[in-house]
Amino acid sequence: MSHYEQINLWEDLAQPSNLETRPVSESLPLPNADIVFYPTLFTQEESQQFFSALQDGVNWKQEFIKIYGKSVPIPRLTAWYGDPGKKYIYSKIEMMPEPWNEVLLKIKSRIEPLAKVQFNSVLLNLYRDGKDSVSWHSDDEPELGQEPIIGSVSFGESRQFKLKHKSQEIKDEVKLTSGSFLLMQGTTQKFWLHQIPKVQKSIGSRINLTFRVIS
Ligand SMILES: O=C(O)CCC(=O)C(=O)O
Ligand SMILES: [Mn+2]
Repeated sequence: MSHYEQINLWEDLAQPSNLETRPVSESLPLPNADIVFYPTLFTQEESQQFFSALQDGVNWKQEFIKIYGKSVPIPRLTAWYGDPGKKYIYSKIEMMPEPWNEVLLKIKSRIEPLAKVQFNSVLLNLYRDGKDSVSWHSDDEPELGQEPIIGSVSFGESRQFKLKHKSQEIKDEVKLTSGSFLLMQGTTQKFWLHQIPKVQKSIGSRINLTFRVIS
């Protein structure tokens, strides 16, 4: 990892309620962004259990996008869960949510106290190997509101999460390890793009969950 200034190791120790309860977190020192990384929110044992439960229990789908009139499979499997009626449209793919299951609710309850918000939906990505990826984009669909709050949880293989400022020559990257939590909010989506690039070497699969608040 590169250059994170603020390592908030057990901060606010003076407050008894926070004693040994606040997880390790790092704020990314990037302009026009509000990104906090929790590298070890879930233990390795929990992460393995969540990975298996999600790999087997989620209704994974292969979606397609139209490029110059041709239908092309997107390079990962996806799923959309959430409160009833929270429809989500991206890259012209329209998804109606599946109802929350027990595993997803457990994960959601772990991140909500940190995000200080109640998420009403989650987009899941299954990167089967290094050939799966997501290209440069912002999570800035209108239904996410002016300042989208995105809670990103990763299990399984580590992948590099790359960030690029939209109008300045600034880049950064974070290795999203198994059991990590990345919280993006404020103006992050307005000013920054992100991607998960493909990798050449042979690697295992990874599951990423981006919890969202949809209006
Ligand atoms: O897999 C990741 O870490 C990012 C996924 C992502 O950016 C998205 O689904 O919008
Ligand atoms: Mn995204």
